[in-house]
This record gives sequence, structure tokens and C-alpha cells, in this order.
Amino acid sequence: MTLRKRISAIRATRSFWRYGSNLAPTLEYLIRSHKYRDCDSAQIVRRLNSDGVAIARIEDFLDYGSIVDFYSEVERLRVAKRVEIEALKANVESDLTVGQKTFNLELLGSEPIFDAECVFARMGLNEKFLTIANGYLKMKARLRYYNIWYTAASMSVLRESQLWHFDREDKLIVKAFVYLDDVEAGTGPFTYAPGTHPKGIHASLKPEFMMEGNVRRTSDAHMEAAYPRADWRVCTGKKGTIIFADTRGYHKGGEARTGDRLMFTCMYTSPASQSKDLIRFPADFDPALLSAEQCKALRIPRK
Ligand SMILES: O=C(O)CCC(=O)C(=O)O
Repeated sequence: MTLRKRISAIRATRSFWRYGSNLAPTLEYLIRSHKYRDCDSAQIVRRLNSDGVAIARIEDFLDYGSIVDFYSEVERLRVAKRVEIEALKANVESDLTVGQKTFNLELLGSEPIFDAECVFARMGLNEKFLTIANGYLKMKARLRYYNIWYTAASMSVLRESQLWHFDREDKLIVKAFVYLDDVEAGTGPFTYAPGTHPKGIHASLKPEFMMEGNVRRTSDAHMEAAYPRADWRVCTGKKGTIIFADTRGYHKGGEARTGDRLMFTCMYTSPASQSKDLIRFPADFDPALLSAEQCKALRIPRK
């Protein structure tokens, strides 16, 4: 068998496996939940389908009391983690190790222990977030992680997610980013090339790249040569801005130069994706604290 035929056979097997494994969540979605209960979610899914990126506000997802709780928990965490944040800021110009995002600190740790009462877990399992992820993936999506990222400002050479790239965890991915402070041009806005996601009109865009480990990274200059800078979606925004994006499309973020950035983030993929689950469940975890939809998003059986 020629190399090309062998690669095609591997791809066909992988596709077959993926669609086969995602059959049940797809049927469940098609049969039960393809109707949107609110027009905001439908509009966001439409934007994701066409552009690969959509912008919303926290007020569209949480009531006033929940927003107050959410932000006060953010402030509590910012204070509780001040020693680690200071250490991050002290080392950010000197530790340039590639592969560890040394400009970024995950305030919930690399694998948060799930707590159904925690506002951050509840945000990842927000009913409208799940509706959007399901609607875009056209199946019952799986929540893979949620966290709070603190990105320290630096003048270091750009690397990792600060350069253009696309994620490879799945064929389609939904990530949400919630800004927890105002984000300006100098504080590392998430930036996207609309239409470069697999459903988009620029899906076949192939800008020049360099290899960073085994990941393709593209500089601004090379991106601009392939895709007009005027069309880049630089997502600056006030505290409470929410960005949904299919990160299979070209994106970058966290180029914080003039100030630090704090944001909530979470990721949804198809259940069949081999992406790691970065959520740990305590031994005494009680699924009855969650709705059936939330249990599905975590792939845990409801008692
Ligand atoms: O920090 C950012 O804004 C970029 C994040 C990113 O590249 C990703 O989550 O895939």
C-alpha cells in the first residue's frame, strides 16, 4: 500500500471511529434538544457556524445575584492566590520555557477538584453554555475543563498561544472565555481569524508556520500575508465580556504587554475526542446535585 493510501485508510478509520463513538450523543441531541429556548443562544450558534467566533455578555447568562457571587468568588481567589501570582510576575521575563505557558497561571490548579456548588464549575455547566456547545457540535457535548487564567504582562518574545495556531483536540471545539477585568489591546485580547474554523469559508487557509515542538505557530507577519489584518477579530472588551470560539480556527491571545489579564475559560468537545479531562471528582461526589443535562456534559451517571 502506498503511503498516501495508508494515510487515507488511517484517516477513514479515525473518522469512522469518531462518528461511531459520537453516534449516541448525536442522536440524543437530534431527537431531544435541537430547539433553542432563547434567541440569544440561537444567535450565538449562528455566529459560531458562520464566523467561528461570537461575543456576548455575562448578563445574558447569569442573573444579577449570580453575577455578584461569581465576581466575589473571583476576588476571593485573586487574594487567596496572591503569592503564586507575585511569583508568576517575578519570573515572567526570565522563565521562557516553551510548553509550559510560564506567562499563565491556572488559579484553580491544573485539574480542579469538582464542586457542584462552585461558581466556576456552575459557569462551565451553565445551561445556556451547554445549549451553545451542543448546538454548534450538533451533539451532547462534553465539558473537558474550566479554569481561571491569570496572564502576567511581559515584554518577552511571543510564544505558544500568544502566536497564531489552531487547536487539535477535536474536529470541532467550543471554548468560552469570560473576561474578569477590562481587556484592552495591551492586555492580551483573544484574537481570531473569522471563517478559518472547519465550517467557515476560509477553512482551508494555510499561512506559513514554524514548528514549536510539534505545534505549528504562525507569526502576525505570516498571518497577514495570508489573511487581511483588517479582518482579524481582536476581542477587546469590558469585564463580563464572553467570547465563544471554535478554536480549530486560527486564533491567539495572551499577548499582555501593558497589564495583566484575568479570565475564566472552559472547553467542550465531542465525547469521542481523546482530549484529556482536566476535572477530578472527589470520592464522595453526589451527582444528584446536578441536572440531567449537566451530568451528561460531564459523562457521569445520574443516580
Ligand atoms: O489566552 C488566550 O487568549 C488564547 C487561548 C488559546 O489559545 C486557547 O485556549 O486555545
